[in-house]
Amino acid sequence: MAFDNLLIERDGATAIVTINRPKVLNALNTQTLDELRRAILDLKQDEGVRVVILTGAGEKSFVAGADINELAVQTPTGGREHALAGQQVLDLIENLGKPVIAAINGYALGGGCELAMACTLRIAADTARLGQPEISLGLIPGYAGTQRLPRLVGAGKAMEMILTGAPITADEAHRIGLVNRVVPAGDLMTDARALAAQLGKNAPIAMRYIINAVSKGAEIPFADACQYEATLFGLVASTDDMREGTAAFLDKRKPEFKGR
Ligand code: CO8
Repeated sequence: MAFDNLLIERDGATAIVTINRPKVLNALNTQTLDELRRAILDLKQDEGVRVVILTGAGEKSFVAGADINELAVQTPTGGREHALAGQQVLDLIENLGKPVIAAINGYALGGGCELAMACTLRIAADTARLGQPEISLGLIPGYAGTQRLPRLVGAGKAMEMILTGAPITADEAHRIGLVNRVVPAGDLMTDARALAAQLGKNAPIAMRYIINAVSKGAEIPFADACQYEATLFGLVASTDDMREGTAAFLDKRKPEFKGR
């Protein structure tokens, strides 16, 4: 599949998706969001892909937000449609059923921070800056930032970030739980690839259920979420990979998971 604004690379069972508009710090215009939607759907179908890394081209920026050229001319109904379309792409990422690692190589602002939050895990370069600066444009977040940020860092810190619009450092993002780890900028992709390779050895169906249980479970009452977890546990108990994983432990050997 050919894209104007994305680069797709394969490294074993890892697919690396790079948002490639470095002249505008990888800002998300309509075309890029649409390409991202198509790429994610494609990766979902591809059984050879077990983990995805999402990053931005260049050294300066992951994604510096929605494209402000488009925001400047949006209409009220168009704005709502654009927000919903972006939210759907981010939902696809969150529910891909395979871990998506955001390798945050610089600015992750506005829609860029929202994109990173839709990923399963986040690794930040020590040079990265994260924030929701929409307020400085007379806007509010539109790709579910008002919802995912408080779920990740708590309502108080989310309110502060969204109301002030001030970006935070990678270290601060790590301290408040917005990113999983911070690494020297030069090590970012090596670290992300190593984590992806580690996850890529896991049983794919079990990973899919874990992502699903954590993300859906947060939206429903605790008792219902526990029932849901138990149902998924029953389903995973029917897989060849469960038999392989438990047998490998008892045989004192490494398991080989096939996704069956
Ligand atoms: N959109 C379009 N172009 C951008 C964007 C952007 N978000 N960010 C940077 N650029 C462009 C600049 O205009 C500049 O272009 P040019 O070279 O032609 O002048 C180029 O990228 C380089 O940027 P700067 O010269 O500004 O680089 P600096 O190092 O001086 O500053 C910053 C870097 C701090 C990241 C600065 O570029 C900046 O503040 N960018 C905007 C960040 C921002 O406000 N992002 C939030 C946008 S709103 C949003 O994301 C809402 C999401 C939900 C939308 C839902 C409905 C669609």
